[in-house]
Amino acid sequence: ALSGGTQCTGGPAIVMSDPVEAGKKLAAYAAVDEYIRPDHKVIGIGSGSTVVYVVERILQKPELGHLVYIPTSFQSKLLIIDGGLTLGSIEQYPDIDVTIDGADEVDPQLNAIKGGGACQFQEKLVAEAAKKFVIVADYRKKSTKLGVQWTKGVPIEVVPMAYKVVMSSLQSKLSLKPASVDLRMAVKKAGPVVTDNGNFVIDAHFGAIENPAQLLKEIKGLTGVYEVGLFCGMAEIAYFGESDGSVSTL
Ligand code: ABF
Repeated sequence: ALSGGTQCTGGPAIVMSDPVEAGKKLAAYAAVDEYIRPDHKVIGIGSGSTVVYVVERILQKPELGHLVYIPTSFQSKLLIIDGGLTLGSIEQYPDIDVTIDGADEVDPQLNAIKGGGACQFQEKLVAEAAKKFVIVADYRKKSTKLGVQWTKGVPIEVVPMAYKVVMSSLQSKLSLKPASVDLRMAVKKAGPVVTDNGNFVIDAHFGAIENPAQLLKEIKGLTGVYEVGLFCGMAEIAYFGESDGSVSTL
């Protein structure tokens, strides 16, 4: 590692004074270098601040310039357009080679909480359509159990008119009782956060989640639930940029 910063093994030197930011970049660069190839056709682009470095790395590689890129949010669509990459839709390209996305928390079995940015539905759709789903994150996202590191709750996207019914169902119908459920509000409580699909988001606080797949199944079964920010058994690999400048994988 260079002094005062960090270095991505096998890639260009990454020097940043902020270890979290350096970690995001390390993970993103390593994932692009190892997973996106010029003979691929379609790549899914996730959302969030780590994915900014994914697109940055793609743009450094002219040999990836002819691929089609599928967004997972408005933010991700702008990243693709502003980078001058070819934007495709999931309707045109339902078969994706690789999707790379960030996460809020990842456990040792590669289950993840996603949706801190309220993009969980499109993120899950584009991950599911991919032959390989790759997670990129800084070291803070690695966890022994979901719900331990990420304390903002499991994001649950709901049809707006159903939000009160779903909040009540979450408290009465699940085998794991949430300590609290909150309708996610916009900054300064200007109103509820509205997703790219016109829905609301409920954050459900469960604490440590012993069985994420079971919880996902139960929440998805509630009427009014559109998608859940629990991604179970979907990722092939996760890259974590560590505070010492190395990259670890799960
Ligand atoms: C998306 O962005 C979300 O699913 C997740 O909530 C968030 C991670 O953001 P960041 O990379 O900024 O930590 O991947």
